[in-house]
This record gives sequence, structure tokens and C-alpha cells, in this order.
Amino acid sequence: MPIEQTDKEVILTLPSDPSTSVKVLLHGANILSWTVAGNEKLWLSEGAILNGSKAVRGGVPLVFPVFGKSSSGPTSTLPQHGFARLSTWEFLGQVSASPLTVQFGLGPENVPEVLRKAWDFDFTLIYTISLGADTLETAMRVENTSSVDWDFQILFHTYFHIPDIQQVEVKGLTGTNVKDKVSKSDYSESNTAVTVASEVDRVYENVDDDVLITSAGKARFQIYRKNLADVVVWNPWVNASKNMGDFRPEDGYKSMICVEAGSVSGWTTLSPGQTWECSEKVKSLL
Ligand code: TA6
Repeated sequence: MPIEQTDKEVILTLPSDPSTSVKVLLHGANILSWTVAGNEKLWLSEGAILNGSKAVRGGVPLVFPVFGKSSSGPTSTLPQHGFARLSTWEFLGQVSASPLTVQFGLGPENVPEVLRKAWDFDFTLIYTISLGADTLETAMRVENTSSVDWDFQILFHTYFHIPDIQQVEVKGLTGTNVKDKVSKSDYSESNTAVTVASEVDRVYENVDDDVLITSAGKARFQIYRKNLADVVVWNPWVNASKNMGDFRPEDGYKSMICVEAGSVSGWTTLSPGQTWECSEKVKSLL
């Protein structure tokens, strides 16, 4: 069955290779798993809470309408990373067989009341997920269905599974401006590859090149982005991992890296009736 649906999840399985699949939790429309020929490509915490009571720690959490915490404006009363990952999305069905593609939808009626009141605008999100032989494409269509302008940020908060964080390099970021949340500084990335040997929490702004993740010198993931100018790189390392109750095992930071495609360094304004689209396509190379 290419598409299986339960009351909590939707599972896509390639007819040509049943060991290539994607599992989506309706809570947050959070991709929990992406396998290619039986190999898991995403990292999901063993302590992830999947009962809808909080955001999922791992896979591909969705960030909308705000990245991080906003100190002012309509999103300032929302929790970190907004409400998209805290809401139960509607499964809208299959839209194509090849590539195997499904859609999920979110509107104010799906958002928990306290969050809807905190950001009280009308909107529609249509989230499209496509599974190829060695690719996963995620796309979002954002529509302002209200009578006033509103601003948003958006990001796919992807947790990639990698064998050993100390062998990872992230390429394609050279020369871009960095907002470094650990050193609390801004600078231009001078390294030809970003490596991780301590906590890393950086927003790379207006990244022109395609991003490549390598492991032990071998290309592992190629990331293609449309309308997602920014790339966030995050690894919590030892202490932050310990301090997150749902980040397990505590040394799980050794097996993951978040490389997140987003439009987060500024704000996008939508007028009534206006739509905006973005997409990220990840090709698994190993
Ligand atoms: O994307 C990086 C980041 O903003 C980090 O600052 C860290 O907070 C991470 O997201 C996880 O955030 P969460 O709200 O999921 O614990």
C-alpha cells in the first residue's frame, strides 16, 4: 500500500521499494522517519513525546509563523518556533503516484485555541511531501485568508541522522553572514566547511549555494532550496542535550545535526489573498 493512514499517522511507501518510506505524525505534520532502502536518514529522539502534548524532538518539525522567540509584534506571545508543530494537521490525501506525493492542511480551526488567540489571523498552510527513490521533498504554500497584512517566518527544522558528528562537514556556507547564537556575534563564514566540536547554533543568511552534508569525507545529503534563503545549523552538544528532557540518549548529539532550510533572517509580509511558496528537496547520496 503506497499510502497507509491511521488516526495518528500517514505512511508513504514506495511501490518499487517498500523499504523506502516516510512516516508523518498528524500532530505537527511532523515527519518522524525517512528511510531509503531500509536506511533511516533522520534522527528522532528516543525521548520524543508523540502524544500531541508537545513538539516532537526530531524528524522534521515545522516552524511557522515565527522562528525562535519574538520579542515584539503579533508573534511575541507565541511559544518558540510558533504553532505549526503544536497543531494537529488534516491529511488532505494523495496528489500523485510518481513521485509519491501527499498533502496536509492547517488553518486556524486546527490550532489550539490559546495559540490561535495569541496570533489571531486567518491563514491556510498546505504542506506537500514527495517521496522519491532517494529524495524527500517538502513544500509549503502559505496563504493570507484574512483581511489584513501579516508577517511570518518559516523553516523546516530537519534533524539529519549521521554516523559521527565529529566527522561531519557542512559545505556551501562559505562567505555568508552568520548570526551565531552561541558566541552572540555576527561574522562572515570563512571556512570552506562548517564542522562541529562544541555547541553550534547559527543562522546563515542568504545562502546562495546548495548545501552539502558530508560524513568522513563522503557526500551524504545534498539540499536544494527554493525561496528558503537562510540555513540554520544546530547541534546542542553535551550540556544542551543533557538539559533537554526529551533529547535522548543524552549523547544523541553525536548522531545528529540539524541543517534547517528557512526564511527566518527577516519577515515576509502577505497581503489579504496573497500566497507564498517554498520548498526543500533533500537527496540522500549514501
Ligand atoms: O534551530 C535551532 C534552534 O532555534 C536552537 O536555538 C534550539 O532552540 C533548537 O532550535 C531547538 O528548539 P526547540 O524549541 O525545538 O527545543
